[in-house]
Amino acid sequence: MSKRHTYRFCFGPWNISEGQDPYGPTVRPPASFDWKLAQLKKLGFDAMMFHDDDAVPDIDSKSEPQIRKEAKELRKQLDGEGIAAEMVAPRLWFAPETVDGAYTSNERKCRQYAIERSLRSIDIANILGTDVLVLWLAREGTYIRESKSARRSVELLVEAFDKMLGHDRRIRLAIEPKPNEPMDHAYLPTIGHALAVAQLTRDPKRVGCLIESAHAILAGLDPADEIDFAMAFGKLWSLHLNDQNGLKFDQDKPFGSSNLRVAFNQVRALERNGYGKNGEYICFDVHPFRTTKVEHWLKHLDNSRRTFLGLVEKVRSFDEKKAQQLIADRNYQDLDQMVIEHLLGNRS
Ligand code: GLO
Ligand code: MG
Repeated sequence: MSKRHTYRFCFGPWNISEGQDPYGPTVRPPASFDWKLAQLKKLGFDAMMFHDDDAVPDIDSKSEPQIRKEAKELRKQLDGEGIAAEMVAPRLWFAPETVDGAYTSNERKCRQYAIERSLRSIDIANILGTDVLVLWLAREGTYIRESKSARRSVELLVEAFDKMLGHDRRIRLAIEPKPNEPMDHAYLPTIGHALAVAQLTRDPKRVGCLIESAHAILAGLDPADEIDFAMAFGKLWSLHLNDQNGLKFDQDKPFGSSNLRVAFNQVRALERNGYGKNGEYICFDVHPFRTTKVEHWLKHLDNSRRTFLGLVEKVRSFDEKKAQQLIADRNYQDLDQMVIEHLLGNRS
């Protein structure tokens, strides 16, 4: 286990959200980007994640030179504040062109829109000083299975990824799998799918992944095992820690909120693999509960970080020697209790 490694933290502007859900409107007034950036700094975070249109608002109405100009202005602002851009992600789920999917849309001109927008996102990433392009493939799936061919969709995804890899020889693609929501079924639902599809691209070394705890849980998987799996390939380039209470809508709860032990095991997996040593950040893709008052608006971010750091302590003070003895004796019953007592803070 690495003992001295310290972590760096990050979130995105969308994580200070206004509380809208499918059944009701916003419950908090929108806050400006500048205010969000100032809060990030005040909370002691190190970097911000960006959708392409977080970086350049109304991106679809802007020319390439205008996009570059605005990205450069943002870079200046970030440098001035001492805040890094962790990644850029094309937001391919809002525009009318992405109604039936982005890279896997049945309409050629919509697929072209998605690819063009991804290339612009890569340009923005370059200007902001990050080589990570995150691809949450929100609408790459179906509501009706007969509407698309999964085989063809894989081919279309590879074609799109190849265009991105060819556009810039340094960019790395971090696929963020999610099994469902907004789609019934997604084409790349797990880390295994993401890493397998990487092998079909023109440069597999530059196609990796981002694990989100809630997405792994929605796929019926253990996020800690997903972390170990991705890191066995050297392909975990970003991380969205949060929590999820079972198989329902994507909850984006504070880290550790639903299942502290699952959170503990994620931190253990990160520690044993040395996550962060190559400059990766701990990002929290968390949202405030809809009930949250404006004056408590940043608690979910601060609390997620506190819980994470508390769990780092718990992982580092876990009696590995004793655990190994119990494992050697196949005494998993006591190993189980040992973990519980450790999390409860009881002395053994
Ligand atoms: C939604 C995703 C989303 C992405 C973000 C970055 O389920 O987790 O929040 O992480 O848009 O692309
Ligand atoms: Mg996410």
